[in-house]
Amino acid sequence: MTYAGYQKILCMVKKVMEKQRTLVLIKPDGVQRGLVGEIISRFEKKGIKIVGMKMLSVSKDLAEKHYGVHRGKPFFKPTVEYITSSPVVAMVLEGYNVIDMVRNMMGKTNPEDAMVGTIRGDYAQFIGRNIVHGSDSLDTAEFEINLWFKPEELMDYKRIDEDWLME
Ligand code: IDP
Ligand code: MG
Repeated sequence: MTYAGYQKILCMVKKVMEKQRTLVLIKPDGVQRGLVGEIISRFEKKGIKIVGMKMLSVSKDLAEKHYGVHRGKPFFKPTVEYITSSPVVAMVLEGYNVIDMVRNMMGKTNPEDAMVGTIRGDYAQFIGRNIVHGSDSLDTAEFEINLWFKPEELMDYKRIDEDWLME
C-alpha cells in the first residue's frame, strides 16, 4: 500500500471513530403536532445517546443568537417568530459522527426536497415549518450546545447497548 493510501484509510478510520455531540431541537410545530415521541424514538432506535434534554419557551434573544448566522436574510424574522411561537424540546445527542448522522436523519432543510424516510421528508411539507433543527458542523454544535445548555445539564453515562452497537 502507498503512503497516501495509508493516510486515506487513517483519515477514514478517524472519521468513523470521532465522538461528537450535537444540538437537536424539536421545533414548535413538532411539539404541537405530537411528534416529540416519534422524533426522539428515531434517534434512540438508531442507538444515538441522549445526554441532555429539556422543554422550554424560547426567548427572542436566544432565538436571535441561535439564528445569528442568518441575520439580514429575508427568512430571519419569520424564523425567529416561528421558534419563539410555542415551546420546543431541546436535546444534546452524542455518538460517533453524530452531527452528520442526525442531519442525514433529518433530511434536507426544505421538506419538499427531503427524502422519504427522513424526519422532514416524512412529517413536514414547508421550509418554514420543518419541525427539527440539528447542528451543521463541529463548530456550530459547540456554539449551540453552550448556548442552549449549562454544563451541569449534560450527562456522562454509558448506555447498556453500547457494546452491541460497535464492532
Ligand atoms: P437547517 O435548519 O437545515 O440548518 P438553515 O439554512 O440553517 O437550515 O436555516 C435555518 C432555518 O431557517 C430552517 O430550518 C428553516 O426553518 C428556516 N429557513 C431557511 N430558509 C428558509 C426559507 O427560504 N424560507 C423560510 N424559512 C427558511
Ligand atoms: Mg442551519
